[in-house]
Amino acid sequence: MRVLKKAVLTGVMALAIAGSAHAADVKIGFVVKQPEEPWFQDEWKFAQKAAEEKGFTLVEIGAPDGEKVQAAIDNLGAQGAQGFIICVPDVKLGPGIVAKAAANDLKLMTVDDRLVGADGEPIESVPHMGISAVKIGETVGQSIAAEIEARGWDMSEVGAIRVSYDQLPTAVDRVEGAITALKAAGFPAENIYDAPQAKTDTEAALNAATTVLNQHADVKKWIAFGLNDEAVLGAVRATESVGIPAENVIGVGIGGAESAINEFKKPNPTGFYGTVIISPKRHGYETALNMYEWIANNKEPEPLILTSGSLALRDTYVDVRKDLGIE
Ligand code: FCA
Repeated sequence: MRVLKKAVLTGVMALAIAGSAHAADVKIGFVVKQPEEPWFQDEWKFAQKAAEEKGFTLVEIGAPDGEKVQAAIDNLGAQGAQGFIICVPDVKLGPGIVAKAAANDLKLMTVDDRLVGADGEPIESVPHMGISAVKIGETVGQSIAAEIEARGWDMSEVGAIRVSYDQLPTAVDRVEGAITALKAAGFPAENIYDAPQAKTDTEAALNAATTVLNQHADVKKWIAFGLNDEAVLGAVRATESVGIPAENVIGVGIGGAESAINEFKKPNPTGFYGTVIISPKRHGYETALNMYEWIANNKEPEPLILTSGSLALRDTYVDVRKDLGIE
């Protein structure tokens, strides 16, 4: 009996050691286009949680342009990684990234921004986790429309800043979703002005929105939407810089990371009225876990996962974040 027990125990231990040795051999890259953006820092944070839980190594790399992406993939290959997850600086780099990953024998998954091929269509062979962009955009539009009504504004006197980044399909889907909902609520299409940003950050959005505000100096009430919180914050900062009071501005972003939270924490409300909180936990933790399962257990990830969002305002964001498990 004792001998048997010992044999069983030894077997269990051997299995455990084999399992952990395997996990320790796994190295996964997590490459993001804008490491300074809180959303991406949160993704890394949650991916790191998966790494700690499973015992694999996570390599975080910031790659803001195509050249850095190429170097990052070669680097991961050279250090013996087996796969990586990436949010690319430009989705048109798709075919090159797929080829480089294959040349380095690396499994590839994308997050947030989906690669497109030479024909402009999504590269479906690369597993992807993104947000339900149209639906989330609609939530943005609906919440702005409801607040226009609550403030008793006459829609014909309101201008809309569409902070746009049209080279990115998910960005188009998000703002077009917002526009669909606004129009459905009766917002006049001719009052929507395009503010194309050169980069997806606050400064670029501020510059783009300022141009629109200067062109329509007669408009006194404004709404703003864009692909993320940074875009809307840029538009809100622009309204402040031309002296439009906060109560005349309704901006709703997408994200819900630190950029939005810092705004809600300000003692007085700003024109940044709300945000649709999306889940860095799913996008960071779950993608990393799925990649790990693919490498360690040959379990292929789902080809496409689209995550949802929840509207949060100044006085509800703490609870919404708690519900989403992203405290
Ligand atoms: C894109 C945006 C990010 C974030 C992410 C989910 O990559 O640039 O700000 O919204 O989608």
